[in-house]
Amino acid sequence: MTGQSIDAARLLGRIRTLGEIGQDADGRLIRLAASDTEKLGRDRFVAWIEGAGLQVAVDRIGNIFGIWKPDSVTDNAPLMLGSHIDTVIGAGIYDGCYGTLSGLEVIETLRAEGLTPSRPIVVAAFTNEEGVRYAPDMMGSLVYAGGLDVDTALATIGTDGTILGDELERIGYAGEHQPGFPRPHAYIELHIEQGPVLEREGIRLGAVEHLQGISWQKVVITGDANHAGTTPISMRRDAGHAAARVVTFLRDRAQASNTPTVATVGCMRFEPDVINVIPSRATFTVDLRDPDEERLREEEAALATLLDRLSAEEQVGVSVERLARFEPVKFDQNIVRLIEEAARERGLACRRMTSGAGHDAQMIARIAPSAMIFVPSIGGISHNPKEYTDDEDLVAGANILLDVVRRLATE
Ligand code: HGY
Ligand code: MN
Ligand code: MN
Ligand code: MN
Repeated sequence: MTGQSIDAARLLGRIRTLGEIGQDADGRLIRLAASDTEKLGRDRFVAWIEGAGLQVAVDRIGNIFGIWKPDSVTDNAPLMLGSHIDTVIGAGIYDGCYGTLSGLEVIETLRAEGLTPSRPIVVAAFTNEEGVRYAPDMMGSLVYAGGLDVDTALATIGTDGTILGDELERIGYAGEHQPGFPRPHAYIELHIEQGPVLEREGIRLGAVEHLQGISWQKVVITGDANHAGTTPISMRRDAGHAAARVVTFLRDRAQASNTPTVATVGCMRFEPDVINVIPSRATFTVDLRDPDEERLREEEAALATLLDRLSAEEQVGVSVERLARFEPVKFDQNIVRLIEEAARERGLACRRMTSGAGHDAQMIARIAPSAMIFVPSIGGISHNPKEYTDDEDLVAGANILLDVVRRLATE
């Protein structure tokens, strides 16, 4: 399966160039979906696609496609590669960008090799994979896969009060193609692992066959503002205390379970947020994940039961808004086997694994055979400026993607 290799200097150079776009005054990387900094990242990516001689297409939710459709094509359903280029706040330079830029690199290498693929090969940068500004996450690929109506998605109001559709118009990425264009024959996403498994086991590659379920909820607890000094504990309706009980309950429950369940309260805001006033309102998010759908439902039910109890015990009001809910996904075993075969042929240790993070592949798997390739994250760190993967692992992963695509493109 192996042939030439990718142009390592070109790929690594682009990852670093894109990684510098969107740094704020403190040097933090922030390219939130449809923001001005993300526009700069999008423009850069489109310039590289055009420079590679590919056709550029943008759909109504702002997904960007670089399309290689040579005359040799006999079947219009493309092989699709890709990921995302939006980031969290204080991001690393590899999450999403590595897979997107490697997809472009693979197409450029195969064109230079003179490959005559039987189908088009497309690289995609999906809109709003991170879901930080607009929920749910993986939004662009979810719309593309038909899991969310495009007009509903475009009407989404962000954490900053903006409307996604307006922002895509404003940055010039409200495309004209209906979502689902072009529908893929297969999808492969190369990504950093963002976790500790590969590094801990000293294994170079992950053939990802499974991706865990995700449940995102926003909870608002309402109590009474009151004087911090004069109000006896027994008379308090303390939204802050009730919220804190949720945080420790979720953590203790996940810690005590000998399952892969994880629970995170990533956002928390008190009002009036004043040192000597008992919080009248606590707004926070809950991110629950589990590879097993039944257990994930049990976690959600346990949270709902706790919130009912808190409402009675703390005399507070509780409201819950669902922000995202994705069931666990199994990826395509044939593609997983091709990834393992390509690794063997290049003499690289590879293991099958489950993804802890959500990815666009989770959405595309709804409409096409999909799988992922992971490379190690140093220290398992991600969603953090310290996110790092060795260059040789980045190049090795891109070469495996190249070999698998070459095989699938000539079937
Ligand atoms: O939340 C996730 O796992 C993804 O990075 N959006
Ligand atoms: Mn990602
Ligand atoms: Mn991410
Ligand atoms: Mn992700």
